[in-house]
Amino acid sequence: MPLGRGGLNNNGMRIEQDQIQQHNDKLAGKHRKKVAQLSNEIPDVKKIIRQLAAFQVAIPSWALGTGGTRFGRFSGGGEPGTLEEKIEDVGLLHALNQSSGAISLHIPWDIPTSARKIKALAHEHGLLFDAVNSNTFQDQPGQKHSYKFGSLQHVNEKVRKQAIDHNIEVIKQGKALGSHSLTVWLSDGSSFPGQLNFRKAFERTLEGLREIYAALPSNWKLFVEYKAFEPNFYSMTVGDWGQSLLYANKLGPKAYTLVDLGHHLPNANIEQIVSLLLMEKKLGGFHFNDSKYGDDDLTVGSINPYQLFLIFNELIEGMDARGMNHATDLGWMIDTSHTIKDPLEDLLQSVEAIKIAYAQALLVDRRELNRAQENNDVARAQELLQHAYRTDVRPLVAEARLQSGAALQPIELFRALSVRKQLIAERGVKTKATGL
Ligand code: PSV
Ligand code: MN
Repeated sequence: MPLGRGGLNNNGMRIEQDQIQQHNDKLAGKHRKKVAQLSNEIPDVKKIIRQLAAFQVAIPSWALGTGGTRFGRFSGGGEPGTLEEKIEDVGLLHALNQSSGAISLHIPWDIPTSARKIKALAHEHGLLFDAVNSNTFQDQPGQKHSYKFGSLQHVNEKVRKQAIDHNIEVIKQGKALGSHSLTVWLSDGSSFPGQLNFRKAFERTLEGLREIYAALPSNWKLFVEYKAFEPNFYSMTVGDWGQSLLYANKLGPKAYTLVDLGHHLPNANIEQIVSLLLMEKKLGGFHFNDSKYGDDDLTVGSINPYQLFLIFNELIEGMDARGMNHATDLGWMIDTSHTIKDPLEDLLQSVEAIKIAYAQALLVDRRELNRAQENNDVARAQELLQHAYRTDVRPLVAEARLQSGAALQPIELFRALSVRKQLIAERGVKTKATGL
C-alpha cells in the first residue's frame, strides 16, 4: 500500500489521519452491520463505547524491544535505541488504537537528556507519562555498591542508602515529566534457607520505603509490586499481596499494592486478590501480561483470557461499589516482554485483549448476578458471567477506536503500511533497545 502522506519525517515515522481514514472507509460497511446487531442485543451500548474510548493503557518502555531469556535473544530489527524512538513507537501504537496514551519509563534505562524536550515530544504524540519505575535489581556501570544481596533489605546501610537515593532520584525524574506515581519492584530476597533473617529483611525494607515515601509529592502514589519468586528462589522480601499490603498499610494513604498478573504461584485466584485489595482501598494498579507457568511475560490474553475477564469483572464490581472512575483511578499498565513476535504487534494485541475483557465485564448483569449470589443460585451465576464472556464484543472495541479517530483493525493497518520495514530503514537491522 502506498504511504500517501505520513511515513518518515525529521521526527521519525508517523501515521497520518488520512491513512487511517482510507483504511476505515474500506472496512466501514461490514463494521457498521456488526455494531447495529450488537446494539439490538445490548442495553446502553453508547455508554459502553464511551467507557471503552476513555480507557487508556500505558505502554512500558521496556517492551518496545525484543525481549530475551537467559538462553539468548533474537533481535527483530528497527528497535528503538533512544527514549525519543521509544516515544515514537508508543506514538505509532496510539495513532493506531487511540488506547495507548501513556508510557511508563524505567530508570536508568530511560533517563531523558532534557525532560522539557521529551515531554514536548510525548505531547506531540498525545502521550502522558504513567508510573516511573526504579531499578535496584541490576548493578549499573560505575555503581559504588552491589545489589547482589539485595537493595533495601541489605545488611549494609550504605547499599540501602544507595537504593533509597536512587528511588528519590527517580521521583525527581518523574516529576519533571509530569508522572504521578512510582513503582517499586524489588528483587530482594534469598535463594537458600538460612541466608536471610526474614524479619530483619522486612524491617529494613520498610525503613527504606518510608524514606522513599517521605520524598513523594503530595499528589503521587507509591506502588509496591510483589513477585512470588525470581530472581531469588527461596524467599522474596515482597513476595505476595499480603506482604505488599503490609508495607502499603504501614507506609500510609499514598502507598498501594500493584498486581502484576505473572507474579503469582500457579493457579492463584487473582480476581479474589483484586476484590479484597479494592475493598481495603489499597489496589493501586496493574501490570498486565499472561503466563502458563510463571512470570512468562506473554501477550495479555494469549493464554487465559477467561481469567482476565474474571479479573475485570471484580474490578468493575469493586470500583463501582466505591464510586471509582474506571479510566483514571487505577494505574493500567502492560508489562510484557516479547521474544519472538514483533513487539509493536504484540502490544497492539495486548491492549486489544485488555479492552475486550473490560467490555465483556461491562456487559455483566450486576443486579441479576447479585440476586443469583444471594439465592445461592450457582448455575445462574455462571450463566450470567459466561453469557457476557462469550459475547463477541470486538465490534464495540473497534467502534470506540473509530469514534476516537483510530484504526478499525490496527494490526492490519500496521502491516499494510509496512511500519516495521520503515522503522528498520530508519534505525537499522541491528539495534537493541535498552532494558533487560
Ligand atoms: C519484574 O519481573 C517486573 O515485573 C517489574 O515490574 C520490573 O519493573 C519489570 O518486570 C521489568 O524488569
Ligand atoms: Mn511488573
